[in-house]
Amino acid sequence: MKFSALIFDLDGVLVHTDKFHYLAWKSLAESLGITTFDEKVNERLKGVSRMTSLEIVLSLGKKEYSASEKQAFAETKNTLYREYLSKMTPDDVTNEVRGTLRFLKARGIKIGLGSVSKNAPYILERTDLEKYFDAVSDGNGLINSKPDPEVFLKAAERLAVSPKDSAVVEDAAAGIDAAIAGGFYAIAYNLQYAKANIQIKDFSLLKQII
Ligand code: B16
Ligand code: MG
Repeated sequence: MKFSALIFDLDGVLVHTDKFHYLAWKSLAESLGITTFDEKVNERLKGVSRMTSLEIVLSLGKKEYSASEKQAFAETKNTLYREYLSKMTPDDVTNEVRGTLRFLKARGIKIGLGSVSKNAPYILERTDLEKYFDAVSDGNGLINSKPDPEVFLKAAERLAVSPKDSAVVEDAAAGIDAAIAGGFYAIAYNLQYAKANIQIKDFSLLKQII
């Protein structure tokens, strides 16, 4: 075995909650008269915190807002985002993802989560994914978002593995940068990014990489 552990990003890797983030930010942007928020700008929100995402969205408009107004906007976006999440079921996880996680577990590979989302525990619960994880590191209590490696280093610590024996699976450039900064092997999933150690399009290819 090449790796003792695999640490997974959540949004865009295990589940397609990235599309719900996009729809919720788009709705907030439109309510503020911002019409230039699109899928391309959305790429920059992947892996970064809620408040940093909000700053990127607001930078497309011309108005300045107070800290309390920004807090309210972030809450509005999160409420809408959680409405989408509340409709998720275990069927939102593909057989390919579930089968690969089962395979890795059976091979004795430790499985960790490295997501900067504060909603990660809720998503794992809705989709019945909790049972596959030996350790969860998420946005709750996190100080630095990706591209800082903090979220992955915490996952490795909780799994009691060294980063050099672990791989990170990510769909965002900020996440690949974070993995490399932390000393992990970086696997880009559905992402073209030359800095990654390897790029894959099929999730089940992980079975061969380990
Ligand atoms: P929340 P990941 C990240 O999750 C998302 O990619 C990013 O778009 C989002 O802003 C961030 O979580 C915070 O999410 O508002 O739910 O706390 O990709 O690290 O799993
Ligand atoms: Mg992601």
